[in-house]
Amino acid sequence: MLSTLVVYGVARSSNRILWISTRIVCCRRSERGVVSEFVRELPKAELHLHIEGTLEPAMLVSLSGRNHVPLRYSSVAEIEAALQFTNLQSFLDVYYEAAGTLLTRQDFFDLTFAYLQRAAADGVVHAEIFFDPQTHTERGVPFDAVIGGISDALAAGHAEFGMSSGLIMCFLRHLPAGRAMDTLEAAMPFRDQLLGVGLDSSEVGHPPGAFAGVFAAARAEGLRLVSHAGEEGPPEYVWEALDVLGAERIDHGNRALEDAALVTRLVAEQVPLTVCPFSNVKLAVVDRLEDHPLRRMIDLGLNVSINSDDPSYFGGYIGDNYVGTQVALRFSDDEMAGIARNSLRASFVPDHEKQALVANLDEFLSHRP
Ligand code: ES4
Ligand code: ZN
Repeated sequence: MLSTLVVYGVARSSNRILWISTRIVCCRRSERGVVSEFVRELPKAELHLHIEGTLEPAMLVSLSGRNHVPLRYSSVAEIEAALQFTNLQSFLDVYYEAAGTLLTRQDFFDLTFAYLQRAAADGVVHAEIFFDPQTHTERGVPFDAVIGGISDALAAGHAEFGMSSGLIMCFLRHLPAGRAMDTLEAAMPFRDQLLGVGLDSSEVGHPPGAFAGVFAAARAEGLRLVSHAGEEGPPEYVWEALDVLGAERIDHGNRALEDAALVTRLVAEQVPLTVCPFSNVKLAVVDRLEDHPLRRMIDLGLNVSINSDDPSYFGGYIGDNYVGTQVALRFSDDEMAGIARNSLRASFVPDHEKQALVANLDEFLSHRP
């Protein structure tokens, strides 16, 4: 029953995480064979994570009380019971209501720091984090409270865990493009705290092309560009995200598989797709984790990573996504290490830092028994 695994200790040197093989510790076995926690500890990047989607039920109840924002739910149990979604919109309705409890800079700090603690425990060495300022500014929360609290937590996460990070400001596609432009303007005093911009929220009926102007303005500011596409929306939205917005990564991209010419393009250009397996199951993009197309995507030569999207709503953080996906799709440890390597390479860190992140992964792998 038992097998052995090397567990890696973490040491910090000039804020860079070094993995040091220390001792033999743990194991676990599924009905199909040994399943290690190796993949949870793999040094990895998280590239598709909505910070508002890390609001755990316990923190939600506490914020609701602390900020006097009433909810439809009166207990953690009632919240957990409400987390049965049928599609993206049924999730977003709960997600936006819950986000309404976030009011102060301290709230955004607490939310973000709690995520970073969990991510560090899951081997995340670099995180590129989405936030939705319009969800907050439209309710009167000042932009600087949102970005200030998140940025302070990212600095604390760097000091505490040696984790590097970047902030990607997402525009809400269910609102008019003019409001996205207003948001970009409001963000300009904080330009140096932003890595890039993205596009999220209700996809169907809101094609990316409408946001061409604001993406062009963001690009002129030197911001990196990503976009959700092909989660529920058709392959045409992925084409538009690439050709009209100039997106450098596609968030999700599942429905690209319906268009052979699009797959050829994505493979030829090695456009990273930030795939979110648990999210896809919870939002009925796929029926079961065992049916997830991730293996097909890899076999086609697509550049994929595994991410958690909105982990407090979808049943697990990035480590859970790695472990669950390995079990469900029977990936080898080497295949999972390849996915972690993809995540580091698809990040927006400068090349010399990227090489160091990949070297750190290789060092981790060299200590495998
Ligand atoms: C989201 Cl799963 C998902 N899709 C689109 N927009 C989002 N915002 C937060 N989670
Ligand atoms: Zn997402």
